[in-house]
Amino acid sequence: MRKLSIIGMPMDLGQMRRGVDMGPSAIRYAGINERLKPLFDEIHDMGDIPIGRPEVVIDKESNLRNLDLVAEKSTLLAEKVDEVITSGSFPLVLGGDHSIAIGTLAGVSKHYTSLGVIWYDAHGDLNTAETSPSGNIHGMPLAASLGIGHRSLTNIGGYAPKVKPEHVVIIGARSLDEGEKILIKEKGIKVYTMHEIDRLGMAKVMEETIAYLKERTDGVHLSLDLDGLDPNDAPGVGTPVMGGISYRESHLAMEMLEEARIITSAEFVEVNPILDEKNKTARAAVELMGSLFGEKLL
Ligand code: HAR
Ligand code: MN
Ligand code: MN
Ligand code: MN
Repeated sequence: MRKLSIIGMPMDLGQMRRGVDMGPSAIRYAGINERLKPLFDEIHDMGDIPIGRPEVVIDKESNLRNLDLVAEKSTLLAEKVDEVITSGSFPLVLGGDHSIAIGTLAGVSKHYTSLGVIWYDAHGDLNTAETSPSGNIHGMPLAASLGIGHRSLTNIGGYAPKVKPEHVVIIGARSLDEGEKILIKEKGIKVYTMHEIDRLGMAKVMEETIAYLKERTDGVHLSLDLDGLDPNDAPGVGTPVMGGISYRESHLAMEMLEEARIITSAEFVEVNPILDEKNKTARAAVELMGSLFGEKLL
C-alpha cells in the first residue's frame, strides 16, 4: 500500500519577496493530484498549514527577519510531517520559501537513526545570523538542521541536530557565501557544484550520490529548491542564478532516485507564481515529482 500525503506550507517569512506564499496553490493548480494519482494507492491532500498574514518583525538581538514566526510555524509543520510518517504515508511538502525545511526536517528526522539529505539548490543555505548577507532565514535552513545557528531554529521539536554533515549531499550549488564555503570545508559536506555536474554529467553525480547515501543512511529526504534549476527552465523563483541544472538533467536525477528507491520524504520549495511565466516553474515541479514517484516514458 503506497500512500502519499501532500502538505502545503505557504510561508514567505524567510525572505523579502512576496508571492512564494502562493507556491502551494500554484503547484496544485499545475495538477499535482491528477499527475501523481496513478503512482499511488492513496493520495491525501492535507491542505495548508495556517500561516496568516503576520507583520514582519526583525529580531532585535539577532537581526533575523521573522525569527519567532518562522520558529512557531516550523513547529506546526514538524508536527504535521511527524503525524504523516507515523501513519505510514510519504510526506510531500509544498513551499513556501526554503526556511520551511527547518520544520520538515524536524518532523522527519526523529523517524530515522541516520537521516540523509539531498539539498538540490543553487545555494548552500548554510548561513547563520553571523554569516548571512541578508538576515533572511531561507538562506539558513541547512545550517539550522545541522544544529548550527540560532537556538530557536536549531531546536524545533526539542532536539538538535536533525542531520549530520556527513549525511548531506548538496547538488547544483553556484552561489555560496564566504561563510558557507568555510563551513562546507570545516564539516566535510559533500557538494556537487555546477562544475562537477558539467564535468561528470548528472548520471555520474547521481550514481555517486546514491551510493554515498545508501552506504551511511537509513532514509533520505529530498529538499528541492526550484532555483537549483536553470532560470530558463524555472523562472518563477525569488533568487534566480544563471547557469543552473537543466530540466532534462533534473528529470534524470529524479528518475535515478526513483530507481534507487532511497527517498523517504520530499519537499519542493521557492516556487513564486508572481515571478513565473505561465506557471512554468510550478509545472516543472509537478513534472519532476512525476519522475521522482515512478512515472515512466514507456
Ligand atoms: N545566500 C543568500 C542568503 O543567505 C541567498 C540565499 C537565497 N536563497 C534561496 N535559498 N533561495 O536557497 O541570503
Ligand atoms: Mn534553498
Ligand atoms: Mn536557492
Ligand atoms: Mn536562488
